[in-house]
Amino acid sequence: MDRNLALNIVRVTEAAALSCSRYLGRGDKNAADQAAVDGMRKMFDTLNIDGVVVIGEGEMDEAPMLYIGEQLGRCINNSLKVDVAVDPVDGTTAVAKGLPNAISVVAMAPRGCLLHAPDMYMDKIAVGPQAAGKINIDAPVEENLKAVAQALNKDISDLTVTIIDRPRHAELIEKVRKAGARIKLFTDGDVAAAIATCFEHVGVDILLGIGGAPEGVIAAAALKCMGGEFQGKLYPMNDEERRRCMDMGIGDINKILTMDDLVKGNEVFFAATGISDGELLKGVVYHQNNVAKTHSMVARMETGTIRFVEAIHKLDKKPEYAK
Ligand code: VTB
Ligand code: MG
Ligand code: MG
Repeated sequence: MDRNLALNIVRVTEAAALSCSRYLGRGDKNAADQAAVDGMRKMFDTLNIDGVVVIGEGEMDEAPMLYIGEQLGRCINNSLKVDVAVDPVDGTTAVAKGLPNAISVVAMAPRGCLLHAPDMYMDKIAVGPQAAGKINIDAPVEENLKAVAQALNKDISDLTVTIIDRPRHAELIEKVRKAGARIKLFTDGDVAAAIATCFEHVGVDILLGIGGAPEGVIAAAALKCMGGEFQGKLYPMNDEERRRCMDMGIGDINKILTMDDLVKGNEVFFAATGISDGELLKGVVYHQNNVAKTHSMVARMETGTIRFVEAIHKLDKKPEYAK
């Protein structure tokens, strides 16, 4: 895939973040989401790709845009055929309340390479490059913590586990406490939390817990680019969801989904832009004279290059993102 796609997909997440960030703290998560979807969709049409949404806003009849199966890009003769996974806002509640960790994300890979994960829960474990190869989602929590601590040359008591703050994680939290590790809970956005494990300065070593399966595919794409490791297991809550797993060929719901199951091959791109402030990416900041600043990252698996892109947007010249 053309390496310049990297800059183009940052444009896409920037557009979503700039459109959405107007809604920070306004208490309206649907409006925030809609704005991000609109901004993202428009920018996609400027790219020379023949894209299909495999992870998106839902099925065609429930989402007007960025629905699963939707064609994206200019789709001309020589356009690259790609799978696209989007989450225009991961953390709509966080945007509505002005809480941290909301980002806009896109992953892209050659056609057929991204798993069409159903919209249900997924149990997840994620670590950064130094602990890659040392984890096993089926192992007891304590064992994973021990292995990660050893890989990082730390004591378990110096390890920080990040977990989404939900009642369903009470038992998991108890186990981590018993093992002696520190815990950082977050309210929303486990894609950003998974990515954070790959950057030592952020100070989280491992992500554990149950979040969305679509977000799992996106996080796997990101961690594949960054040399970390992600494992997931679909977590159906009822018969209907179990049937959906069967339909997609995952009859054994206990199957561990590795990064290669979730994202095939080594031609993967990933981009994210902060909407609200996160530990890795700052949110959109509005400066004087009608200027907005965005903070993004973009990674390409083939070369392992990770770029942090701080962009200054003159909103006088981009009326679509003005007030
Ligand atoms: C998960 C997580 C997302 O929402 O989907 C979560 O993957 C929803 O969890 O990153 P609940 O059903 O418990 O609310 C996010 O945190 C944000 O979309
Ligand atoms: Mg979303
Ligand atoms: Mg989401």
